[in-house]
Amino acid sequence: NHMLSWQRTAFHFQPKHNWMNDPNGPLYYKGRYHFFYQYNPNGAVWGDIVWGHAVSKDLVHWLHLPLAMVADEWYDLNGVWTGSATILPNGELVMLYTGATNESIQVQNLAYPANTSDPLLVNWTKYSENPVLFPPPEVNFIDFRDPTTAWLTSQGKWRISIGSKINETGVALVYDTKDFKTFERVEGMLRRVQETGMWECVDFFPVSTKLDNGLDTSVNDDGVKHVMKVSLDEERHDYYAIGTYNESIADFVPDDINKDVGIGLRYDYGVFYASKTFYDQSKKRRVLWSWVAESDSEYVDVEKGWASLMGIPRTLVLDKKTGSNLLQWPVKEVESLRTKSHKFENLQVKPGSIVSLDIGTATQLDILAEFNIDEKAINKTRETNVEYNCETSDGARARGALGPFGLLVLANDNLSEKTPIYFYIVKGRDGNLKTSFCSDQSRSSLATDVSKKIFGSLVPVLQDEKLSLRILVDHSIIESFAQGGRTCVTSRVYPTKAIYRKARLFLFNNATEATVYASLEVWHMKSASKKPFHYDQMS
Ligand code: DQQ
Repeated sequence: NHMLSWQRTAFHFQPKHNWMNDPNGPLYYKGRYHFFYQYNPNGAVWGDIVWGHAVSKDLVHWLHLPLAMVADEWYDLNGVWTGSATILPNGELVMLYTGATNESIQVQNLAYPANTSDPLLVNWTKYSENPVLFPPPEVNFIDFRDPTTAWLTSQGKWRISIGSKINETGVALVYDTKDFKTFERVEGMLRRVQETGMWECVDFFPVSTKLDNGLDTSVNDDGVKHVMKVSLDEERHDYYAIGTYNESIADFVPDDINKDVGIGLRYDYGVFYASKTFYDQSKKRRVLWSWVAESDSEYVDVEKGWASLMGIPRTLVLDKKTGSNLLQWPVKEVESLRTKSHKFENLQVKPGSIVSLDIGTATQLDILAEFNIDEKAINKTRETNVEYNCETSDGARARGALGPFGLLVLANDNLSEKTPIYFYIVKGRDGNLKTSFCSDQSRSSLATDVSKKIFGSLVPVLQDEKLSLRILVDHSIIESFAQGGRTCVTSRVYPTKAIYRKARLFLFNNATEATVYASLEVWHMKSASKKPFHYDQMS
């Protein structure tokens, strides 16, 4: 339906047609990034799930390949569900994935490339003795899915984790294997947290406490912390915790028990689910992929014939300054799409005002911005113990002394549609400033059948740091990163007026006291969707 074609993105990963969900088995092999994903070849809603497949040399330009695996065995007849890749020291690849059997039992299966000399890895072979793992007796047979990438133990075995739940306690089971064919259960759990429900898509990996590069999943020495991430089925959010992994008892303990797995930090406070990292051995970085669902109605998805995007892959490192959160940043390669840029230095934005940024069409942008706040206003603002919460606030229309201020993205000239991405500062009783970073969809669209939530969370701002943000705008998705990626918010928006050449960008300041000064660089982004070649020409 061409009427809705403005919702398609220019530089985000999305198949031409139909439904997509979780990222699966991302990896780098023989000069190419491979990306698999949960896919319904028959429609724009979840169902008939198989593995879609694409390759890229830069994580930006993708070549779509034939389906990698379809539901053709009793052990995956009801779906080829989520799984992860492991690269063995000899360069061999193995894939573990969940199959929903002919009786809808969740089992784990092994697959590998049919032809390892094919750099496109087009054909996949399922192991003849599948399944390799059945649900253990203490969990329900429909609560046992999404095997992680394997990591090596000091005994030279491979270890994986699989998410589940026991009553309402989310748990991560652990198994060891030598060959990915036979597995032994490791006693206990990697982690369990009460009242968090089913843990989907567990991810577990080390981050360096000293270096800026990423680490192979098996690295485990005194220069690392471990990160555990779970996707909460009931809440539909991805939570992580930073902590210590004790290999001998296969146990993960978070640094801060109040920020345990599933109750503390989130990768993203917007639409972002079932994410998965992989170690990119070519650039020595850990890269995070995530499913970004639609937030319009299913009816419209069917009408337009497609649903879901993948977020721009993000590099992930430990924030060495705080030590207590990760930093997420769009992979460097995305900057190759930047074209013409507009720079603005120290623009004054007074309380209650809006400043138009004269950049022309604003549907495909990469924005970097920094804000200075008038010191006098900060000093005279009174202290309060009232906390600010993006999600329960009135969004960008509610005025405080020191916020909200930021950008109006995908706005039209008369501002009947706009998505404010903003900071909001409160001075606490101890005199310290607390900064929230939010994305307000409440007036993003004149359409009525789309989500209009307000997303966001607190963002740590250290002494002498300026407030900074980055925003990627791509037609119907806005990905926002505050303070170098400490707090991230992804929004799906469906403007009806602020589209094509009618889309604009503004600065706004709805604070009552503080004048802010903004410096920005805004790049227009090229489209990545034009394929330089077709699969047929390559094979
Ligand atoms: N999606 C897959 C499951 C996984 C869920 C099925 C998470 O394997 O638990 O499509 O979105």
